[in-house]
Amino acid sequence: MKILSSTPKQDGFYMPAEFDLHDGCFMIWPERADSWQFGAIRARQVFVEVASTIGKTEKLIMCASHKQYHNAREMLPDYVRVVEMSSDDAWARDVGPTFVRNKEGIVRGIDWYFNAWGGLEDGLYFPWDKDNQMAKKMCDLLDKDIYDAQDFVLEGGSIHVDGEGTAIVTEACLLSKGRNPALTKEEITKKLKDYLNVEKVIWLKSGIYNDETNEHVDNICAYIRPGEVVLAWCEDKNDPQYAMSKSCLDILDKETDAKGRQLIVHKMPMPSPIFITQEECDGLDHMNFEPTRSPGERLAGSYVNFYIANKQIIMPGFNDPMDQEAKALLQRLFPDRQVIQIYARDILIGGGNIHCITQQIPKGGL
Ligand code: KQY
Repeated sequence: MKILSSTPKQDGFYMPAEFDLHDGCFMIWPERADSWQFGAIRARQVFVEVASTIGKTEKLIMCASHKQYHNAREMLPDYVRVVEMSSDDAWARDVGPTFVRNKEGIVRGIDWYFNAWGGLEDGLYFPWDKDNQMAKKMCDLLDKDIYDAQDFVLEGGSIHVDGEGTAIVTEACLLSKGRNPALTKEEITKKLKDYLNVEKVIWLKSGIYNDETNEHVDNICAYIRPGEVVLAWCEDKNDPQYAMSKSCLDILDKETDAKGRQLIVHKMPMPSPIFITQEECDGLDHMNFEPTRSPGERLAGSYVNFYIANKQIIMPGFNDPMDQEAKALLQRLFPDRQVIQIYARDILIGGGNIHCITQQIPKGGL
């Protein structure tokens, strides 16, 4: 594996869209008891469901710690590959490499700096050094060269691309104080253009209310094909989410993409507000002598946090009356893929959802 100091753009590499064909997908086995209730026992069951489903149509590689290797191996079906790799938590989207590919089908990774969603400013845990090494280790495992972007803080959940020259991000996240405070919006746009090899970056203002990642785009808006997105949409004008989703809609309605197309926006309903219970909080370990969540805290639940696998869409469900409508919408939008809904409250309690715990390896990556 070579570490490259050039940029993907200079070398003719770009980030393919998630709906493009995959060779595989990385996930990381959950373990830390201050993120996942009851020592991550419930989360592991959901991770097994997600991994077993994705693994049916693309090679699923589960990274697990030395301590949990045998447990992961035993709980996962034999078609899922388990490798030992040390991490600080289980967010493959954010700590894994962003894969890029060239015209010949050669795949490489990008190694952004990971600082636990905001470093010492408003990050969610310390230390994060093992997480920050994950992208390199994953590329090494696959024998893929990697672009060194360690001077720039970014997580995979904070970008979405159409694979045809456009990226979508949120200002709340990318301009947050804990990431790249020395860079202007223009400088960040230039970094994204150089590394993702896009011509246009669409900047939404915000994401999902109370999203502790500083509002990653992957919880509010996702490409379903070039020129078309789904946007988490709140009907209740009294909910703080209403103004946040409305500001995104106003921007998306006005914007064109890199190819000059007007974007088609599909409104994705939201589950009713979801709050963490006392019992769930009691199941979480403290971090630095403090609880990580408090009872009644609103969780950033959204159906937009789905994973596009080969021939399948893996989406969260919350036992909410909207679950069926959201699933039906995605099934209409992806007629050639089977939509599978997995009850994901236990991932949500950790602070994200199915998209956040997965990282696709595009065709050519294995
Ligand atoms: O990408 C994500 N949504 C990860 C959130 C991490 C939260 C840590 N508790």
